[in-house]
Amino acid sequence: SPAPHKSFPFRGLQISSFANRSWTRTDGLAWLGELQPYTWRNESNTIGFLKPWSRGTFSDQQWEQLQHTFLVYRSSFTRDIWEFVKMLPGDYPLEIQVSGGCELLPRNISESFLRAAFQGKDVLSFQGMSWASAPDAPPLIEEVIKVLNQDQGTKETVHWLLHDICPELVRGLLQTGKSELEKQVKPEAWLCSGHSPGPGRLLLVCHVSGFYPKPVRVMWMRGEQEEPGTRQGDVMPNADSTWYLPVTLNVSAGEAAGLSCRVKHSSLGDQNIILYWDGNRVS
Ligand code: J76
Repeated sequence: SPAPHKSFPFRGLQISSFANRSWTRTDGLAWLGELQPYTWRNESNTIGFLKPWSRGTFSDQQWEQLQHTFLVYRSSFTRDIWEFVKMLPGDYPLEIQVSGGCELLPRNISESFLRAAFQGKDVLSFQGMSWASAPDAPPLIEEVIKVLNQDQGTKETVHWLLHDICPELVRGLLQTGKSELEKQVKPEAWLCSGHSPGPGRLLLVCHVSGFYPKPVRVMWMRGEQEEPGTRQGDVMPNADSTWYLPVTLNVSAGEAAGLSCRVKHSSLGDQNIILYWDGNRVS
């Protein structure tokens, strides 16, 4: 059977804050899967490369062109918003978030998107060759859309970035960053009892830590049956760029014996980690 398709979505994020009529800042960052190759601070006129492989397979000249495009965009965007604010009701502060990116799919297909949120709510997106308002966007966004859609040059640039540049950039990054992107680190697991949930009850905790990449499946089991009361905690980062996940089960003290915790992770292949709860343990 064919190898399961590993996907590395590329997402660029822009965060723009307009505190009042004169104070504003725009920061940018980009992710490929769970790794961050780029940062762009408001104070800087250049996109920062955070990984040795961030250049991908683009030439210096291609990067200069992209850099220039984004520098022009950042100042034009800020000027545009100052103009739009005059049309919109409401007042400062304003928060605008723009996110865009692409993902390579099997058979050389790629999928792209670009959308923007205003005060935390989706308001518009780029669809095909033009701007469109989001389903429940305030009516005044239509005015913004009308203005944006009159700029053919910008629409062509956005289409070029989304459908030509983005997939080509990702194709390069998948080559130059291959070893870090495909990194596999095995989890360790251990059992503890947590704070007792009540008289005669135990909180069993299966700690799973040190794994990479992030997707993992952890279940409390009785024999081959998954325990329905299993509760996944939050996946949290370790300091060494691996992940940690606690998984708990609330049981009566008499039912703890015979339970086990099973961990499935890509780094383990078919070799699941299985730890048995010791019914005789003290704590
Ligand atoms: C996210 C990537 C977008 C890249 C766009 C690059 C194109 C660009 O910078 N356009 C601006 C300059 O356009 C002039 O110069 C171009 C050549 O450099 C062309 O010749 C073009 O024809 C010419 O007009 C242009 O000023 C754009 O309007 C910049 C801003 C575009 C934009 O994203 N606007 C935007 C986004 C979100 C506006 C509002 C929102 C959210 C709504 C918030 C409600 C207040």
